[in-house]
Amino acid sequence: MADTSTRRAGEIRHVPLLEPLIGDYEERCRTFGWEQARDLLAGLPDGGLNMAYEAVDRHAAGPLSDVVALRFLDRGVPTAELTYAELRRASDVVAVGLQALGVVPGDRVCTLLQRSPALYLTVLGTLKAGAVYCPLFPAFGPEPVCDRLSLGSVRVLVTDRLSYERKVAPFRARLPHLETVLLVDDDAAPTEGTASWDAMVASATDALDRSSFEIARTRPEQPALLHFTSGTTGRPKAAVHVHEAVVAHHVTAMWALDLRPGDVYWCTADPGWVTGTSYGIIGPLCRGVTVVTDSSDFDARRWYRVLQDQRVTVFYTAPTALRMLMRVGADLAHEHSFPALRHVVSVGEPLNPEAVVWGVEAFGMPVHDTWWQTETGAIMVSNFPGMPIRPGSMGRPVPGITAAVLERGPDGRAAVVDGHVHVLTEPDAVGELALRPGWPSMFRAYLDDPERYAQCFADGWYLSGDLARFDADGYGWFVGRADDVIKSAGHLIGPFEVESALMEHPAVAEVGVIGKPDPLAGEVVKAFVTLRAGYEPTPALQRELITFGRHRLGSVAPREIAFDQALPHTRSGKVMRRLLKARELGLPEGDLSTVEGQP
Ligand code: 6R9
Repeated sequence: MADTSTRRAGEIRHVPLLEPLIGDYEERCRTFGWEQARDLLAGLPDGGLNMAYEAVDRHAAGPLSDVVALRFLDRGVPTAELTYAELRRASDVVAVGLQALGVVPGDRVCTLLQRSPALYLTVLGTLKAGAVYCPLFPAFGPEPVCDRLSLGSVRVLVTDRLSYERKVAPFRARLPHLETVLLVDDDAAPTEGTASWDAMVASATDALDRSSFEIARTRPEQPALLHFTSGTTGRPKAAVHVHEAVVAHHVTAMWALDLRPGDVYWCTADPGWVTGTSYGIIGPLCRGVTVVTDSSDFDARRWYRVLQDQRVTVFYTAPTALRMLMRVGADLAHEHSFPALRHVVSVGEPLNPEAVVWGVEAFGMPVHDTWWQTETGAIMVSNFPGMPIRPGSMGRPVPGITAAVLERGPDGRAAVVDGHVHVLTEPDAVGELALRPGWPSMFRAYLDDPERYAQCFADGWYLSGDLARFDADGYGWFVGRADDVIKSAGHLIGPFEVESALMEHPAVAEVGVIGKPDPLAGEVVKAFVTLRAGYEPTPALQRELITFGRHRLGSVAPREIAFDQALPHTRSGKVMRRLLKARELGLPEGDLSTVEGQP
């Protein structure tokens, strides 16, 4: 196959993209303001801004037009690729097709797909039509899928027949907003309530041949992406991101990921997770790089082969994957060579110092950590290339970002007294990590939930829910989460969602779910269950509950189930997950004053 990206790498190194912002970290911290970055984007006429235009169309008209934008691999083998010019045209086609289906600005379009051209074209086509793109993990079970389709009032879903029949069709009656389901790679005759993706593409291609398409002139504040995330209580939350977020995607893809035109970049995150959109699609395409994407799960040998054969220059992955590579041993890495590799970056969970150092052994360079959240939309704290790394530290705030730690109250979160918080200024003081709002990729709402959104702010700060400290040189260190949310293999799991699904099993009287420390995944989901009268706590029932969970929840299901006679409660009747966790870890049970029955 023609290796367009590397063949042209030498020629395209000097395409200017945000060049005025290149400079050393300290200087940028002194001088940078987000306005400056906004002014450097291409933009649309009349002050419009569209993510897909910044990511694709602007390059398609310039010196990067015939550089490969996306290269698809299936188990490491290249299957398809699209240049920036081809990607522009193919995403125009999808935008036209969506408009023909009646999609209008603001409508939600969702994918439930493995990483494939249809997924990426749906993202970009949706943005070009002015609609809102909303990803789902292909590994989710029917429960999380339907909950999210319903929560997002999704109008169009792009998926495959198997996922549709198993995860959506049986619940279609619960989804009145879902008008169209497009099935990809499907030769069967469309069944009721579905349509063919290929047919949509064919007729939209005809339509585009006959007339022209104009990208939606979205305003910077118009919604572009909707990302589901999990909290301690209640249903998942849908974080709304606007087109202006692209300013932060672009700038941080340059500063933290060090992406430049000519790079071959691999981000291992699924677009169902915010990392897979901000830094799997939008940010890197803005930087004019070749994005490599592989359709399959972790396999150490194949991963090394992709890094080697694709001549990947920048690699963005997660600590769980790095730990899995470490477990296989550095010998396998040494059977390969990575002369093109320049920068290895991590996100999603604490990156152990051993993994940072192991990067030197395996790749010839340390792993750089980055910290951010679905809500922040872009990297907020990072070990920047060229800056000395402190293994175990998240790094320093992105220029333009003000971060601090706030004094905690009895519930472990930032204490708010008469509307005010107290910023801890002494080095290494532990508090809730907080950020001053105002950066472009800041989430603008939780869809239909202004109350939960408001709870994220106090006294002019955004409260992250994480505990951290900053050392005397301004490096941030992650301490833990201030809530009960579980992080497993980089993914947030809401305990409430898991508990609700298990409660539907007839044997279950009550359930409490925690994250149990795990050497590979960071945490795995463990459920403590009390049984209804007439059920015995047998190994068979344990297995049945595991299968039940997996069937309903997919990847967020519990790995372990323990039976208990009774679960600890707060006086208000909530299961005390914290106490379950303390007991699991053999830790002192701490302040039990809010536990039922305690003095
Ligand atoms: C991008 C993403 C956010 C939560 C965050 C924190 C944890 C992320 C981390 C990290 C330690 C890092 N987290 N990066 N913890 N070190 N470098 O992960 O978004 O899925 O919303 O999760 O992940 O707890 O608050 P999201």
